[in-house]
Amino acid sequence: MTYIVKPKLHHPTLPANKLGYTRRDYEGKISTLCAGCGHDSISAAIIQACWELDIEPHRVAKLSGIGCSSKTPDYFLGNSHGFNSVHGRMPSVLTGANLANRELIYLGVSGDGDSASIGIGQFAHVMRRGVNMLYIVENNGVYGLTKGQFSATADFGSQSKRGVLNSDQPVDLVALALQLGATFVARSFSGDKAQLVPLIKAAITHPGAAFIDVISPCVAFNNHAGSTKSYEYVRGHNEPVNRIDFDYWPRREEITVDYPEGEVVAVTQHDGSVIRLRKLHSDYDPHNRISAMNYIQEHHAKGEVVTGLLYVDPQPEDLHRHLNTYEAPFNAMDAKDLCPGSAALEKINAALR
Ligand SMILES: Cc1ncc(C[n+]2csc(CCOP(=O)(O)OP(=O)(O)O)c2C)c(N)n1
Ligand code: SF4
Ligand SMILES: [Mg+2]
Repeated sequence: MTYIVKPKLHHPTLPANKLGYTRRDYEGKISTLCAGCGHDSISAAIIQACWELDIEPHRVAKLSGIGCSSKTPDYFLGNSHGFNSVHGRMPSVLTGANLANRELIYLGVSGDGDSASIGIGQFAHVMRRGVNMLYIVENNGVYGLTKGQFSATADFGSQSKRGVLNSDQPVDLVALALQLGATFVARSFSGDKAQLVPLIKAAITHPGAAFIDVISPCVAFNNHAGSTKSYEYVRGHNEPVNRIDFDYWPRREEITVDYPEGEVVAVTQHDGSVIRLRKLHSDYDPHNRISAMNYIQEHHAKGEVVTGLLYVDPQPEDLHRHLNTYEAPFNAMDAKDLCPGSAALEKINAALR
């Protein structure tokens, strides 16, 4: 019943952002997911983040693969561009769209099956190429849509709803993203909106490949005792390394908030925006890729789920810079620029002979 459109009526006192839009203007259709599914909380966090960032909805392109998670772009940003691709193939479609028009904000939404199983190759390449995007994996450790088989992110020894123990080692997408060169890497929990909303805002403003792995319990197939992706398990084992206190600050605005020295890390990105991180673990350094990888592995071995902004490179490079592409989007170029003619083609062919 995805055709059900939400009524536009809203309370007259609902606050509006700088563009005059209320949160309702960033919603999509009525969700058809199971009540209590973590994915719906992530949609709500995306709506909140885009509303708070005063993003014009037509400037966002949402892309996804196949799965309950990949259905969610239908439930937020109903006035944005959207493309529901083939299972595991969202990253290449997103890369192509980004190359054709760098002016849009690219939001890739995927599942652990979509990204860590069938789409793991595509996931790897979109990260190592540094495509400017926010890539969110709604990670429940199962294939929810096809009724609860273990996915590649299910932990070794975790138990399925029918009592089967997983005998395979898990793929840790955060570790992979770090190893492959993503320049903003975070992990969060769908049940922690206070952490997730600022992370999404910071990741959207990050001018490079940003990845957030969001543990998102599947209430239908993976929320029982013995699961390491259940609400209870994640609440009991969550180890936040930091909190984004004041989230995104454009540099031109004066920062007047007082904070105790030594507890806050300010990360200035090369577009001038500043991300302020409140450290919860004094030994955690979000600028060091190698120590971030060690830290995550050490804590994973102890059964802890480390969350927060795990790594950020304030000076990221993106695919366009690597390829030295033309700035104007294809749809703003005329036929002469898009097709330089047969003489130019002949010249290129001759140079390759
Ligand atoms: C090529 C292909 N193979 C298999 C499927 C069947 N299939 C649909 S969704 C899915 C797994 C989805 O799992 P995940 O990405 O974790 O999303 P979730 O439903 O858990 O949110 C599979 C195997 C498919 N649609 N296409
Ligand atoms: S099956 Fe699981 S992942 Fe799919 S909507 Fe239901 S709770 Fe969510
Ligand atoms: Mg899944």
